[in-house]
Amino acid sequence: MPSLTCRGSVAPHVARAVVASVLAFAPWWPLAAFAEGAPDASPPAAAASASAVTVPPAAHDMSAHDHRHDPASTESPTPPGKDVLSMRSEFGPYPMTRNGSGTSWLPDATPMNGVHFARGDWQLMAQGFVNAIYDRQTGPRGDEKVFAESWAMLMANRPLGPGTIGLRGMISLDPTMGKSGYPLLGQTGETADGTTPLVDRQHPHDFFMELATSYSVQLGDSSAAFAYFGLPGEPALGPSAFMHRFSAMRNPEAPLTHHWLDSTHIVFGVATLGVSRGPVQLEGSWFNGREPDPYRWNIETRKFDSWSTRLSYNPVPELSLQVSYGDLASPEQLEPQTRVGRTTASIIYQRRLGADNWATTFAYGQNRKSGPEKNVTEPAWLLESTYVLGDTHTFFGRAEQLRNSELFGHGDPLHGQEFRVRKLALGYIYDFARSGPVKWGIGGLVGFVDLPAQLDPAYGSRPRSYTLFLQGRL
Ligand SMILES: [Cu+2]
Repeated sequence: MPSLTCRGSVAPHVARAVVASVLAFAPWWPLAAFAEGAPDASPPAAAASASAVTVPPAAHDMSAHDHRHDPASTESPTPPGKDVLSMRSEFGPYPMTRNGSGTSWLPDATPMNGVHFARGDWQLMAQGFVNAIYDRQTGPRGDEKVFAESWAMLMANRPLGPGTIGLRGMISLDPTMGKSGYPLLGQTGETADGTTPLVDRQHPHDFFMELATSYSVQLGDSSAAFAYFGLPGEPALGPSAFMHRFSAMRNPEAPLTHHWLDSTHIVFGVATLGVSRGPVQLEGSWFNGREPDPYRWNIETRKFDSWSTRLSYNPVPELSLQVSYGDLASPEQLEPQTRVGRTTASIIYQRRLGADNWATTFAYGQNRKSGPEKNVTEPAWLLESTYVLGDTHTFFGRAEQLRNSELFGHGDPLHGQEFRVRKLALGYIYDFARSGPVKWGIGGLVGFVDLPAQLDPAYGSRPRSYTLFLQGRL
């Protein structure tokens, strides 16, 4: 989409990226105030910033942890009387580490990063990420951009009546990257201006990613029923969204399979009912299936027109499996008559090896698009893995294959044709500092995009993506 590229006007984008980075990073430094004597030495700059922050009186009885849900772990102290290791999910009688994005499940063995604390009857948790990124995608349809992406989440729950009430807020400063998002070859989905589809670019996420409440009631020793409402929120469809999967959360690039697997992680209006018994959960959602519009700072309302159902199964602490189906009545603003039947299946494996953590996700998604505008069935595969070596070195990678018919817009002779897209991306992060609970790393990522030779004139013969980034995570 030439009209959406940034070539020839780099300066204003760099300026905006710097402002965005400052905005996105600024709230992170005070988080260091939560730390009770960070065990690791921080570099002078980080230490100075952290100590400049006054600890609010209310924070004194809070206990901050970057803890692991491994009983053998002695990494961080457990505060007396507030055993965070036994923190329960707000959705049922199982560990909080099973909570993924929305109401999705992760393996119980997932390390729980973030800050956990208790205030009275409230159990609270804060978590987040920020990346300052230089992104270059090669070839005629490539582009480059400097930008910041971020998200921060606060979760709270407490007993109420016969059950547990949960509250969640999640925000992102992605809208600061501009409506056309960032360059990502082969990516499609959503729109920057309401008239042109975003192609070879990843859309920015909305400022409000989740504002949700839930109520659950335990039924017997191992069963529970819950209701969840979000505006916005996430329906029971697909695996946990990529930024919440341990196998993907440190990777600053969105998957090309996002719109086959987990793109419904932000819908403006969703109600979900679920029941769980031991290792199994069954859910049904009713929601507004339209993708967010290009106005990223607002809250949208629209009638509920879509539904989904998901079956999740955690047979052992290291595994989480799900299958789900969603009927999206009119997800795309630009093709309102196209209905999408989305089927997904995924396996997430999580393992701790000594001081290391390893996670792998294998997922399949299929979009069956029907209507007067198109009738296609497009499958997609994803395999991604992250290995964190001793909390200092992170190796990650992702391989994807999909069929996409949206790479060429109206008026192009290739419009509507389906092409096979493959991508392999490999990355590394070196964690160089820690200020309180916030860890800082610097990383790089190289992506190899493989397209049919027929598309060489459009994409060049061997399109690549290069990303350098500074990452802060809580
Ligand atoms: Cu998304």
